[in-house]
Amino acid sequence: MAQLEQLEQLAAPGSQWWRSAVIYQIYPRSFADASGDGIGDLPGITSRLDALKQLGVDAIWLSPFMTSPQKDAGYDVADYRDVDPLFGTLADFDEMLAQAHARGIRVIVDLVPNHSSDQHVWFQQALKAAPGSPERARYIFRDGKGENGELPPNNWESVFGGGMWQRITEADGTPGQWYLHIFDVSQPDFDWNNEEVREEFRSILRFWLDRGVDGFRVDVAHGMIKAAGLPDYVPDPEAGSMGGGEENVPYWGQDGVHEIYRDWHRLLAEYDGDRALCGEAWLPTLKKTALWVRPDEMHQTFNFGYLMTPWDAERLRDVIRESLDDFGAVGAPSTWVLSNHDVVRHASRLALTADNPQGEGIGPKSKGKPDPVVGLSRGRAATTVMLSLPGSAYLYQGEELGLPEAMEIPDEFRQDPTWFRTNGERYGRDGCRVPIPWDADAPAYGFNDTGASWLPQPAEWARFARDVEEDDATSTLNLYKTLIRLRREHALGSGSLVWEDAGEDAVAFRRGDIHVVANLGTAPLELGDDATFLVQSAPFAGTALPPDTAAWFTRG
Ligand code: ISL
Repeated sequence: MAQLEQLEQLAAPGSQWWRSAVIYQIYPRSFADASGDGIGDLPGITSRLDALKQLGVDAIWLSPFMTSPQKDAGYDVADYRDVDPLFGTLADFDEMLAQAHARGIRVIVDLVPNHSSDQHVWFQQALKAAPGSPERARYIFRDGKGENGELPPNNWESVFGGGMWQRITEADGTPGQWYLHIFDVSQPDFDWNNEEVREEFRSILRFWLDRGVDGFRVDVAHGMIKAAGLPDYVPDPEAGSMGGGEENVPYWGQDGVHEIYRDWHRLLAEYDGDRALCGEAWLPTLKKTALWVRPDEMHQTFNFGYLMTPWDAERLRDVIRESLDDFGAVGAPSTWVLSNHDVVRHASRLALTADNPQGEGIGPKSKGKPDPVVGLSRGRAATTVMLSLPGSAYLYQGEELGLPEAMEIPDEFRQDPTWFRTNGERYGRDGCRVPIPWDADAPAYGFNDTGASWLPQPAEWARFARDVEEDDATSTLNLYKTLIRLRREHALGSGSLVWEDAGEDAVAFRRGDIHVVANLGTAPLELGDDATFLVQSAPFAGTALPPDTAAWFTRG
């Protein structure tokens, strides 16, 4: 398609592209490193856009690249309107955006509104100002309990381990108030009841919309409003670090958040080109999650219920049915996602043999490590199902190569605050964040040309390098390309799904003329000799679908 036509299509109003898009998550520090310092950057992304065009994605979402001391890999923002020198400059961002748009690829940026970095000028001002001042009121400062305020204001526990409150020393040197941080101590939470905070974020949204971004992924979109009075709460240890299956957590999913998204929805609607909001909201049920995407709120929200579903046919059927019903009930498309920068990569996760709550990660001493062959088969089959589903699908960089979790990172290289705040009890998320391989024979597998890498790359990753996979018709990369191409050709991103019965251990449905079946059992599944295959998650002869395999086919 001519470049001009592509640009016109991107600008077309009312296309609601996000309803059916394939969106590729770039984790900038681990994607491509043009400067050679071992940390990926924006010019690196620009230099590799052609590979994403070839993959066939509609949009990219970039994890944060704004100014940040990088205590939580950029999810601790010190200046929301600038690029961290690690990643380049605003001019590099503009160039990347223009180059992506010229290829017909939309660009979504990450917005982190729940908290800032403690290096943000507002927080620095708050530390210097007096209790009760307008500077303090932008964050959640409280007096401590106990005779001398020596106890935290309540018993909440940080998602990264340890308490959720940090006591400060006042400007005069005396022990002072406490501030709330759901995440690391370096990530103080804003007070979203304060109109000044709301106004500031409207202006930040406009800053990036004016530059031409197509939307935002909204970090911790379930946490910005806390229950009035900040009541005590003891999380269920079984529920995982995000309060997983629990209702009524006083810092998650409070009704007050919806007003904020309605406000942002209106703001985005002032712009042309169908800009979209996608919420990162970990909530106990899909029904509740659907409240984030009512017609006047966000356009999408991540389907973490789907992501968390283990390799079990009945549960997979249930979550697909529930997703279509619950999001459909509010007129929103479902989204689908299997991997991101916070979870164990799905080519490993789906074959874990011990419990592994989100955020725990896998390291050298973990129990239940996956068999890599089983993991990759299931991973490919899971993606083959996902990319056939109606709605929008999110991919995480490296999954198109079939990358497994990096499980043997030596302790001294670990960077996730989770690892430090739990004294090494939880490995955290570094294993899914290792720089990805491009060229098998180049330094750092072509991540850069110096060989530097902020997390060590496993020795066996040469076989996952993009150049190797490009030349192998049976590679995971070529499977993804085929799936994305067929999905587009058959418009599978929209339309309805008809369930079929292929037995207890199968997930089976029809999308128009295309039958999709995944075999999650242990015995081959005969599909009938009139099956004509469009794509198989792993090549097999005949018409019996092997275990841990999925296929798309027509009949007759
Ligand atoms: O990964 C987790 C815990 O180890 C999750 O609970 C995660 O923190 C949660 O999904 C919120 O994630 C987002 O905000 C965090 C950041 O660390 C994550 O990378 C980001 O995706 C704090 O900004």
